[in-house]
Amino acid sequence: MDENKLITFFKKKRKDFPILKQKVKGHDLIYFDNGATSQKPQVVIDSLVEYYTKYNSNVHRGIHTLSEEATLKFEAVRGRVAKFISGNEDEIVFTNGTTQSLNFLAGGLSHKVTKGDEIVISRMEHHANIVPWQELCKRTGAKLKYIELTDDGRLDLKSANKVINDKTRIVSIAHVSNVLGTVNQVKDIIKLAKKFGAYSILDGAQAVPHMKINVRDLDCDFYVFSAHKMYGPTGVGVLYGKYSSLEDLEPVNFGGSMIYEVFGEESTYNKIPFKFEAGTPNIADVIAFEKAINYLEETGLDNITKYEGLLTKYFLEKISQVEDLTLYGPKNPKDRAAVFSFNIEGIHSHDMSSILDKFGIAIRAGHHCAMPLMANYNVSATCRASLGLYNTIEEIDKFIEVLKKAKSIYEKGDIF
Ligand code: 7TS
Repeated sequence: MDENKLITFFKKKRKDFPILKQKVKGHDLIYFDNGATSQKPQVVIDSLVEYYTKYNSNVHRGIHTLSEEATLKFEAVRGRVAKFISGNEDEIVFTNGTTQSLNFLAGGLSHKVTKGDEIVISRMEHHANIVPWQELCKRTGAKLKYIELTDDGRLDLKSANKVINDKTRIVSIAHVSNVLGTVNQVKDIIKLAKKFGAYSILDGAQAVPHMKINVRDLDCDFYVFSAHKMYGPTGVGVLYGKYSSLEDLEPVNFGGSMIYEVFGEESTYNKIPFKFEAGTPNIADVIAFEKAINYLEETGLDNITKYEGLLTKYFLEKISQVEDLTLYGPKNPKDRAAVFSFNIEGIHSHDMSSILDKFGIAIRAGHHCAMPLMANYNVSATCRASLGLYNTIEEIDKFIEVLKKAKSIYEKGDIF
């Protein structure tokens, strides 16, 4: 598709998302907070309603019509997710989100880590990819090491070469930064981890909505992500693991469904991946997740990457015209996804968010669950605009218009 066709194609996508039809503070809603969570197309909402109106029942247990239908539909999604990221069905574990997936990994690999070992993450990680490792280090006596960043917010490969060594047991890195938008050179990092026999984990929460993921090609041990950031429902996450790596993982949640047999004093566990899924799963949302995957694939991941790349280029050009503005992260659009963190001198990010909200524009302000990254830049907070497939060039124009007059609005005290 050429550029004009692409723009027309994506402009039509907006109508698939009912929430975007509303006005906020008298303006058409401009939703630039997709990094926090994306909006849901009607097909996803319909799927949730259909489940509860037609076949709500528990999975993997009932020998009755409704339960069989729910189980069939639920299990079909496992295969769908596997195909979506080029893994196998038995390599997909459903969790409630990226955070839980990472906690399962930190807890489930703890028996592979001892005192003196090292876990490597980077300076741009989300707290979900920091705190579980800190806990693991506390319990085992291992050390947490950081890959530092270049000035323009990319992983410094020199630093990576230094901190990944024969003491390293686990390397866990964001595929795309939720703050800087950096698309990380993850293949280089995975190769380094392999060289020293360490497990490689990619936090794909911010990558999966923007680009085609092929876990075979990436060749990582584990890849984790959340449905709610990819136009799917909340409360569903994925922990992909190479089958041989899942064999090394121990379950951290125990109870029903994850067992094979339970005796008075001990139990045996179900096969992979079921032994990692204790209790009743989030059935309705997993089933609706399939509709989100279908939506992404019908739209075309390559089209999405291309269109968002175009928005990124435009956004970077326009925002460079705003006075007293600092933009964090890579300057080259090729190195980033459509996530932009910035500050305007003299205006706190919370106030900036309130000013934009007056015009119906939703962004996120604060530390974005990445406090070590904020410390790296010597700031306590930033504004963040994160775009998705339904955002447009016209929305960027409106956003930039407000940024240009933000100082005068702020000085007049006309925020709320
Ligand atoms: N990893 C990254 C890179 C993220 O961006 C997020 C959520 C998580 C992990 C955690 O995902 P969850 O679905 O378990 O919550 N990021 C954000 C954000 O940037 N703003 O709100 C949530």
